[in-house]
Amino acid sequence: VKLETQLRRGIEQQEFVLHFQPLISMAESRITGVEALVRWRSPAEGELVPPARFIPLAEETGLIVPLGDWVLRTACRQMMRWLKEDNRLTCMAVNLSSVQFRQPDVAERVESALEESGLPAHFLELEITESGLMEFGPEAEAKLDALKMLGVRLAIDDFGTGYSSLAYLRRFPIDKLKVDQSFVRDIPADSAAIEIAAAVVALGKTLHLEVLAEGVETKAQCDLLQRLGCNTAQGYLFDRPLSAIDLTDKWLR
Ligand code: G
Ligand code: G
Ligand code: MN
Ligand code: NA
Repeated sequence: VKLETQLRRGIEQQEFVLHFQPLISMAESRITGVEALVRWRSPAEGELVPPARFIPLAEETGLIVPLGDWVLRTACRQMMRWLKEDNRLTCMAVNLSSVQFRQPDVAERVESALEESGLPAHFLELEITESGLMEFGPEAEAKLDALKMLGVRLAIDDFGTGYSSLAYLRRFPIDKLKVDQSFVRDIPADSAAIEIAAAVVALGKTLHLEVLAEGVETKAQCDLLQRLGCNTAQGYLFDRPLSAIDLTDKWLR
């Protein structure tokens, strides 16, 4: 059976699950949020299929729109559950594909996930990749404004890998930059990587944005990035993406 058919069926049969990776405040070394990352429990594959294997096809076929709606609703509902038991989490970050971002009704779709769950908008952060955002040029601004009007937070994902116009960046209603893990990987061995990371962090600070370092795997990376001015970190040093139950057990007890 074609992967597309399986994917379509998988959405109907709710074969997807969300995992959650902790976002860590560097100053306090504590969890402040999570990023939701989708996995596919495909009966044909027998194990959890990583997003790299199905997100590109979901984007090509437009299936990312119903799948993305499911991700948004499920993430908002899970965040409401956590908020009822615990006040440590202030951010549920959800990836928004550029295909979703391009939908004329994207803001209505996000709004309906918030309303259905009852989640106050400021707890939801939407991540849009730098390359996805820059594809739109100046039109992105109106889109971002419409999302921002809902009261959600906006983050630029994989920052440093695209070609941001600094003029746009300054105008966009962005709250956070997520420094791509390719810059973090070669720290602290490679001095050029350190300088690039320093420049990206400095840019974020100049624009008064929160700066998160992705893919932090070692204490040495973490210490250096904190010294450069990163506010938040995410990566295997702290934890991998976990099921909701495992995240609760390991981080919210
Ligand atoms: O979960 P993993 O670490 O394998 O994620 C790989 C990539 O898949 C992430 O960088 C992210 O961009 C993408 N991804 C994961 N979950 C989602 C999702 O819910 N929606 C979209 N659009 N992309 C996702
Ligand atoms: O949305 P985004 O592309 O940023 O998704 C984060 C991706 O990075 C996920 O696939 C996640 O599993 C992966 N990831 C998270 N932490 C680490 C890490 O410390 N090292 C590496 N190599 N990958 C990571
Ligand atoms: Mn992301
Ligand atoms: Na990223």
